[in-house]
Amino acid sequence: MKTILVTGATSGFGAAFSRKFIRDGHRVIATGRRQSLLADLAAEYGGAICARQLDVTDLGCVDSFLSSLPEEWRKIDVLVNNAGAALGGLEPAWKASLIDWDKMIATNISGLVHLTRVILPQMVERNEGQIINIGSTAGHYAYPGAHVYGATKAFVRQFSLNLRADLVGLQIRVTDLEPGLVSGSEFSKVRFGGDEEKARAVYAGTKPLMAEDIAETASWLVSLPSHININLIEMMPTCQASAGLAVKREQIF
Ligand code: NDP
Ligand code: 8X3
Repeated sequence: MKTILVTGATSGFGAAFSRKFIRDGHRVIATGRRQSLLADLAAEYGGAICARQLDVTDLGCVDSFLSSLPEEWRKIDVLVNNAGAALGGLEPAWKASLIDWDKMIATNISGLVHLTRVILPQMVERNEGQIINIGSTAGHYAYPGAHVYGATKAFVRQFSLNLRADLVGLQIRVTDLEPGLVSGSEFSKVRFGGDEEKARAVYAGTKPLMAEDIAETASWLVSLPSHININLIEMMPTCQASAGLAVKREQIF
């Protein structure tokens, strides 16, 4: 049984990760900002869950998070850096809100980096552990309106690879798990500021991946023997593919 710390466990991937890890026989420290949803998870799984409110942009709380846990939950075997968001719809960069940009950087980059820095030393000391960072295909493939969101996920990819560079020879694994189009989460609702119709339109006429598919993959990563490091996983539904560069043509007729 492993102790797995999941950020952003109150919805979407994080909730699916928590449920799957517990079904696999592990125990989960489930974190997020929405206390009532954490309480629901705790009620569902009892002793297999330690539910703690944590806003990853509150760097003071992140830095003291480990010491705030009950003693018997402080040895973390797996850290899943999942909390994240795209904000501001798909407005072009010149119309985007700087407040949204700063929030994405604070959540998707600074929160992830600080929590990693808090958890990593104990893993190095024990020479065992695993970090699964949730990146995105948006970190690799550009699309209109992705600007800072995509750039934060590019950071997640390179940070993950660079961590392994420091950890080479140690039994501490790091994976950047990069999904593409995924439904079954609040991602698009959050991106479009609560507009359900715009959020639904993202998945209209598609068969997207579901949060449970990402959880299945994370569960596989955790189950692998400790000498195997999967550096990067890029997952898309079959209805999605990288479709080349955009060309803007002048009106020729
Ligand atoms: P959700 O919006 O459903 O989940 C996001 C989670 O992050 C929530 O639990 C939310 O909890 C938490 N969160 C947001 N901000 C903070 C914060 N400041 N501190 C702590 N927790 C926070 O979306 P997904 O499940 O889809 O997204 C999970 C991850 O997957 C994100 O990093 C996203 O970028 C990435 N991703 C999503 C894809 C998709 O298509 N859905 C594809 C590729 C990657 P709370 O509000 O309670 O804090
Ligand atoms: C979420 C996938 O394509 O909306 O990271 O950016 S996408």
